[in-house]
Amino acid sequence: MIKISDQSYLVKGAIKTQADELLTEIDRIISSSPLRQMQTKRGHYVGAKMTNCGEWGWVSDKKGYRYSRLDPLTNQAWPAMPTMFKALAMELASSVGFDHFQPDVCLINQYIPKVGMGLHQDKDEHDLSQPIVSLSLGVPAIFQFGGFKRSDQVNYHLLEHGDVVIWGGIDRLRFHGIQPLKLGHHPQTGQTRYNLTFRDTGNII
Ligand code: MD3
Ligand code: FE
Repeated sequence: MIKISDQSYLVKGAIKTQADELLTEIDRIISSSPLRQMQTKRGHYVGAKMTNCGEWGWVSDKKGYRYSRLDPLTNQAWPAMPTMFKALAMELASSVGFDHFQPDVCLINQYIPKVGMGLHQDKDEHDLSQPIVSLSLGVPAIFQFGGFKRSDQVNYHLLEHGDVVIWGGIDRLRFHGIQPLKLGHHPQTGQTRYNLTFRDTGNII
């Protein structure tokens, strides 16, 4: 386990043995709530294709960012969070000292070559004391981890298939991003990278 900041931890290869099952579940989720490019307030598109599972889903459109109970594409509830997803996220969180983590959303991001995610902060969750658990699958990506201002210096970490990062406490509001994906190949995902982020929105149903 590598401590990458005050309350952030990188665990290399932690979910390698669960990768097959995770990818099978991702396929199932995508078959009911497909991956889609989300629009932003300004009419741009978020680069990564996204979908969600769990009680809530993160969505972006011309009205802005928010969590929604319904998938706007299907007008149905998001697919349930597989029991195995939730158990894994809770166990990983507690392994670095974040006990009682109860994620109610898993955002699934799909990256293809040249697609990245610009520096941003995650602040759509109400309870910032809760951590975020992030799982990387497929083609590796370079993660940028900055400070509390956009202009702060960033550090770089390679996130490879099977890696887990857990961010909590003060580090929740750090700027972060993903560099455009380099052309690569992974036997289980082809040219694609998947990232799963587990969060507790703090929303009440
Ligand atoms: C650091 N996703 O979905 S995951 C996102 O790989 C997002 O798809 C990236 O940033 C991805 O919002 C990075 C790691 C991550 C997630 C949330 C964080 C890092 C974080 C919140 C605070 C600090
Ligand atoms: Fe983020």
